[in-house]
Amino acid sequence: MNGNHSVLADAIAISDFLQAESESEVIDAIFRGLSAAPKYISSRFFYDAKGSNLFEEITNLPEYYPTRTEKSILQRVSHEIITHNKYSDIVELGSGDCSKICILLEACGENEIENIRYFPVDVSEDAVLKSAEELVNKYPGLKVHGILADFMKHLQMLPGEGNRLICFFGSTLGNLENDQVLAFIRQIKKLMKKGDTLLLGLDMVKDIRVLEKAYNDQQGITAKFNKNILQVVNQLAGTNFDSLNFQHLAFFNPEKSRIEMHLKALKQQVISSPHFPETLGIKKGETIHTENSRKFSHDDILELANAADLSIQGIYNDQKDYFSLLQLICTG
Ligand code: SAH
Ligand code: AVI
Repeated sequence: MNGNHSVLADAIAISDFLQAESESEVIDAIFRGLSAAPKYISSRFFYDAKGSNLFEEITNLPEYYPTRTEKSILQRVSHEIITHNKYSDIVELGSGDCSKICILLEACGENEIENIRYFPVDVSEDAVLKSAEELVNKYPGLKVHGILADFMKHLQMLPGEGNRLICFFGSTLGNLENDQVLAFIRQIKKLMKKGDTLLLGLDMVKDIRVLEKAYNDQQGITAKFNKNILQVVNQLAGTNFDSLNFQHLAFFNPEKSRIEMHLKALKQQVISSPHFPETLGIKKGETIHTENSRKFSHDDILELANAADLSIQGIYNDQKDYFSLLQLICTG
């Protein structure tokens, strides 16, 4: 691993791959997205400290079924999953508040926890530091090695030397562009060793009303989460966005089988930054695409496992078939 490395406490180490990203790289990426037609901002930029907290609020909303559904599946099958192999390293991509890993760790005996290293991988420094501290206090003996990294750019750093359980929960895979999904899973497979397991949480296609409600909650938390991306961009790129000038939009796109989130301009605006080569105009009614959230079918799941050449050990669904947890094994 090449990231900037530091040891925070006996049981916590941190490697930072984001420090090496220059400010101009980030600003260029933002400028490119805002100059494109249609405009877009990468969903990676949702997760500053405020965005991570808003996402945690979303996970507790009555309309947002994915988190509680995936947790209930995990509760049911965690023992089976954790005892499938003797894992020494658990890696979690896009770990967030780490509340899902706790369900797996609860299924380990106290003696086993002492032999496990947990690697939360996330772009949100706040989320990684907070959860590392919480976890070592909650599970004495557990070693936590936080990785600050962008899994789209730094996947080669995939840590762990022993038998690995690699978790990618929350259907965060679905936030990738449709054509990136298979390539990403294939890339993970290339980095896996025989006996490693990939545990993948995927949100399933369902009644459009249920889907659209989950992204248009009554309290407006998802709208705040969506608009917060403009504050993050202001911070990172010195732009002059005023989120009051935008409206939250979230709808199901049946052709692409995904919820799309956008920000719609309520009036004509000029977007400027001292770091941009030119100012950008945005017309009234024009949208900025901020997120895709793919909803998978059973066929998609089989295609995914096949394309990655991973063998399916288990597909665990909830009763309503809202969410699916896949246990995929690398057999060579
Ligand atoms: N796994 C948790 C959190 C999901 S929210 C759950 O299931 O509830 C998505 C998480 O992925 C956030 O914590 C966000 O910071 C992180 N994330 C988003 N894009 C990322 C990227 N490109 N690289 C690394 N982490 C990313
Ligand atoms: C993290 N990701 C899988 C969430 C999702 O459902 O796509 C992010 C989110 N966006 C709006 N609400 C939740």
